[in-house]
Amino acid sequence: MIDPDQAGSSTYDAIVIGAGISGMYFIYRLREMGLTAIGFEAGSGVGGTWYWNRYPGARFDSESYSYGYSFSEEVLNEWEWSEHFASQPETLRYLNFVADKFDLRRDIRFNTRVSKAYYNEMDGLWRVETETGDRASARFLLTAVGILSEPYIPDFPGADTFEGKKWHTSTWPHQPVDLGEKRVGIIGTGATAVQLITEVAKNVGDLTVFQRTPNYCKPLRNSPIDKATQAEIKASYAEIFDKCRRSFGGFIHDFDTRSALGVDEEERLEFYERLWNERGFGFWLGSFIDILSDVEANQTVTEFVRKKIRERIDDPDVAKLLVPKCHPFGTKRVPLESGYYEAYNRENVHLVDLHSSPIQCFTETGIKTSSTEYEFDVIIYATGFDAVTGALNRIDIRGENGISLKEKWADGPRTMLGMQTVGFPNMFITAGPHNASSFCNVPRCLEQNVEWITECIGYMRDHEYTHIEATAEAEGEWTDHVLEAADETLFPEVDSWFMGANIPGKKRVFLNYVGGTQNFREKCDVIAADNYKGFTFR
Ligand code: N01
Repeated sequence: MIDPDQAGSSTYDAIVIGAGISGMYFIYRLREMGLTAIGFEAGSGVGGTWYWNRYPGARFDSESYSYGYSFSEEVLNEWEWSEHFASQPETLRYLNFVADKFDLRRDIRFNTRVSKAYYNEMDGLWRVETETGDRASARFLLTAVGILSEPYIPDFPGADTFEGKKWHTSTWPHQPVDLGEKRVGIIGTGATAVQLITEVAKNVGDLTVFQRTPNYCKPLRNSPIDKATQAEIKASYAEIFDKCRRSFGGFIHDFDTRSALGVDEEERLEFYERLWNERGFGFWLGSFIDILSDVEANQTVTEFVRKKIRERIDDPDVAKLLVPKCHPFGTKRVPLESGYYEAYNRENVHLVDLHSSPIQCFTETGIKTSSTEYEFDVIIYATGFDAVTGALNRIDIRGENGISLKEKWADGPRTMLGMQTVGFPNMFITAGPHNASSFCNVPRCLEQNVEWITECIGYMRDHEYTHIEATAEAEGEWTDHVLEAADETLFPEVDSWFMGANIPGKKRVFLNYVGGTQNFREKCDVIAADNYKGFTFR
């Protein structure tokens, strides 16, 4: 425990960890409330996910105009998205535009990674230490560290011996990378890899993709936004955000109330065909109501997608490998693509099936599988993230009596609304486990998180409360509800980051909230209106 007398020289109302979408909004809201706040950010600029993930092809899978902040009319009027699904550079420009507009950077310390956060019972303050030796203390600890921000790199034997260049997609170099003449290996075929492979394939010497599990990818159908549509979007922001607020996943798409089995085959196929030809996630989150909960209903859509994939690949042997066989459609995050399958029709793009020939080790010159040795100049890990809890666990967070958050959650997270956990008074989590934001058009839910938390802090100020903590009973009920909601779907049957199953040794338990973002919002509102039932105040 940090000696209170030795604590940082600066004390604030709140410390915010992270300067991505929620961290930036926290700084804005707290300042508006007249509270003092300091943000700590590991990167050299704002943007979080969009600051780090600079790999070629990185772009929204949410419609751009449904993704930005909704809280400021001025921002909505002044900013124009150039494409239906904006690319990473544009999104980072947007977040910098917001940071400039509200002068947010003056309350954020960059290049400063938080290593420890301790609650001190003596004075009821949180103390934070950073890797660079900064210290600060505050009444409230607000974590805004992101859902997918702790990169996962598998422990391949010999990785250090490889003499070429290698990096994870989320730490893509900030300088331009020319792969035009290079022999490149990419490990992974998740949503990140799907975007990356499509782009890299267009300008690479030779590309080899190492695939363990194929995915069901759906065409994104991106295009520039023309002037007339731009005007229409600007005129209908209120409706767009209202639609997102009322939908299951915070998107402009929402489930059809019919069962996939309640219509005849012709009608069903027509419906799938229409959704397939639409932009974005409608095919996944705007489909029949039971495709993610009923095996038989799911089979109808799974078969439809398998056929679509096969049609696009020239070599039937490659097609066989790219068509998923084991998991039902939609039970892992559906990658949206813009020419992914056609990339494998190029002569310089090769697919390696890791089921039949697993990676044995890295060598000085490349990768050795059980059947072949490959030589590379560059190896890219598109191997995903220690999702949802990884970025929190990386920080040594300790609550009352020195209890460690990582230890408390070793058998799976326990939370109240995904925003608080017993034993950690005055600590609020955005984008944490059991929170709708982990299965959402993320900014829509992050805005809700930040508004709910800051309103709660405002309520405490009005009532002269200094401390808030979830009750054990409420935490138990919420955790049970989260797991019961997951059990009503097919998600728990499949290994994915939703289940923590992508990280060796991590407890296999559902991490997200799939009770619907609209229901989550409603529950949060009811609790707030009932004087924050489920929380105790001091
Ligand atoms: O990570 P993933 P991701 N040996 O975990 C493979 C969001 N996102 O970065 O499936 C060999 O999905 C692994 O194989 P398998 C989105 O929420 C958003 O792609 O475990 N391979 C898999 O193929 C997404 O869900 C957007 O068998 C190994 C891949 O690596 C989340 O980010 C864009 C391996 C990891 O896939 C994460 O996506 C992109 C090993 N030891 C992503 N370990 C936008 O909306 C893992 N793999 C813009």
